[in-house]
Amino acid sequence: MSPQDETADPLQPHSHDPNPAPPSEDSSFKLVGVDGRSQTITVHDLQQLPKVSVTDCYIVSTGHGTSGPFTFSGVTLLDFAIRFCGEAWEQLEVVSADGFGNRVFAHELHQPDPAGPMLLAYEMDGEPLTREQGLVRMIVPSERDDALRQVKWVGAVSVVGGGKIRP
Ligand SMILES: Nc1nc2c(c(=O)[nH]1)N[C@H]1C(S)=C(S)[C@@H](COP(=O)(O)O)O[C@H]1N2
Ligand SMILES: [Mo]
Repeated sequence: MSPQDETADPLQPHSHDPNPAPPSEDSSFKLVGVDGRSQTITVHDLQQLPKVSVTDCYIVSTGHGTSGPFTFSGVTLLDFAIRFCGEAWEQLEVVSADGFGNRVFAHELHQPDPAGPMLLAYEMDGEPLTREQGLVRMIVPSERDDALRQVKWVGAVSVVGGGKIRP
């Protein structure tokens, strides 16, 4: 397979049976910088950045039905990246400890979809998200493809810098 073959990338959306249960109780996650150094990010850290709410969010799964509309609140992934990811970031690999994850490209954050900006959400409908509901959950308001970008229980965000080709 060529490195450009997107089917080789486990972080590109692919058919998936959702896990119902969180991989751990701990809602903090690891941020791995381009230099490989990591730091722990807590919900409290996210709450220090501007809180943004996105209305009319749906978790659309053809296999399991659609739920919503929800209002998710948290920090935009763009504000998070500007604060924590340095200058050279081009992609963010957002993964859960259960192995499910998604790749986000810088241009997606700089030109947000009319449906709303991507979030690292810690509230749903004005209430704190429970760990069972996905705390901290990535919300991609434009996504309608079986919820394949709505990563629950974010466990690590890895920054991929410019010039790197990831398979
Ligand atoms: N960490 C993690 N996030 C995940 C999944 C998963 O298995 N693990 N499944 C995805 C899929 S396929 C679906 S349909 C939705 C289900 O979200 P819900 O439990 O809020 O309905 O979560 C998405 N996010
Ligand atoms: Mo799904």
